[in-house]
Amino acid sequence: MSTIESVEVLLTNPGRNFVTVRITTSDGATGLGDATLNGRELAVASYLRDHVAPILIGHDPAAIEGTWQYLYRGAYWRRGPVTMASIAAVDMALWDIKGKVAGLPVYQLLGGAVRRGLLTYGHASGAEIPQIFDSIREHLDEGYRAVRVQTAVPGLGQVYGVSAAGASGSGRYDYEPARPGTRPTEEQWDTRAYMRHLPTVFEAVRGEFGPELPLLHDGHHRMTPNQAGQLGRALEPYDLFWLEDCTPAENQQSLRRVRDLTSQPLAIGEIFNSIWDYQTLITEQLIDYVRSAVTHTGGITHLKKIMDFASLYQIKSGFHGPTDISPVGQAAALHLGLAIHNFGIQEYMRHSDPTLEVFHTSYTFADGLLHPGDVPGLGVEYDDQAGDAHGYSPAYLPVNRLTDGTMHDW
Ligand code: CS2
Ligand code: MG
Repeated sequence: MSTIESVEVLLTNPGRNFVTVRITTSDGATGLGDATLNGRELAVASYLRDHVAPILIGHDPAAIEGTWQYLYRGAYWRRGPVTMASIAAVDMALWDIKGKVAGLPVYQLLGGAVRRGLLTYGHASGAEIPQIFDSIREHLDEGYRAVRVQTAVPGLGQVYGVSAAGASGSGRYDYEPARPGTRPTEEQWDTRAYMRHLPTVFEAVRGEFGPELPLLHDGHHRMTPNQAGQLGRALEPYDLFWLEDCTPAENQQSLRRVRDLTSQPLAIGEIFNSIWDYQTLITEQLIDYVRSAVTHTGGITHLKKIMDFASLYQIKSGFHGPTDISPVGQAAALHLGLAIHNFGIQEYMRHSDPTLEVFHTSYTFADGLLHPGDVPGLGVEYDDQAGDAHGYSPAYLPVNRLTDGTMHDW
């Protein structure tokens, strides 16, 4: 029987930090998994190196469900972002190995393709309306068929998700929220100013681009349920594809209040890590889209269970895919998205060239659709030489304060 011979934890920073697991079997097969937890990378690396790698040596690499349960139940301490990102990385690596051994892409092991490709959205943003229009046009020119729209807010400084450089090329994703340094930077927030301004932006965007284009928006956990309901109602004339993270949703039942106030489709879950975080949201149909990443939610095995549960309630996927999900985590999301019936949309921001020199991908983006490719396994290879050239370097997500200094949700 083939056994797990080594579990390596690879840290690299080709512009931003990534934590990658590489499992090698006694037969020489290798598999990759993504464990990147933005701003807390070293905690996951230690969990994996110190507590997971030593206990996996000698295990059967083919036993994916059994290994998942061994790491989840065996730890006694369940859930949490560090544990679940660590389990996710092992899970992805084992699916990668299973695909390579079988000679099949992972989506085939999950039941095969349900569709030709995955509808994808990109991030348009700008300080003023003309820059937002340019940014949307640039995405449409690249083939995107859906766009998320984020805007600066008059009177506030740098706002999460808004490019300072406007639309043009390399500057588009310069707002990458984790900034290099040993302390988080500070941003300022005013929910009322934001709620007044946002509907005017969507009115302008709908006026310019017409009724067809799917438009999304991320509220980044900053509203109370009542505010979220009010904003959702104000945006209804502009027919959003979804309003994301309107509240932190730690109190799942509070979404009942949002639902009572607005019929706006809702997407939540990028900071969740377990099926239990969704229980009320799914069974009471309080959301429309599951925002989890494979990377932060226990891997393909666990996110597939969440999606099967969600399918009973007509809730679809909208997997998290910013650049802090590594190309390995992104590939895993694409294989899963291609194989589940209740796929909704996939987030996609192309990684930087230095990142793609470390991670050689085989997924494709054409005519607005992503496809994971047909290479056996997940279809991503790690270039050790390129990875070793960039060591870990501290970077933190910003913190957010109200104008009087009170810490606010970010
Ligand atoms: C965002 C992310 O993609 C999104 O919807 O909310 O950019 C998020 O801020 C980062 O992943 C945080 O690490
Ligand atoms: Mg988000």
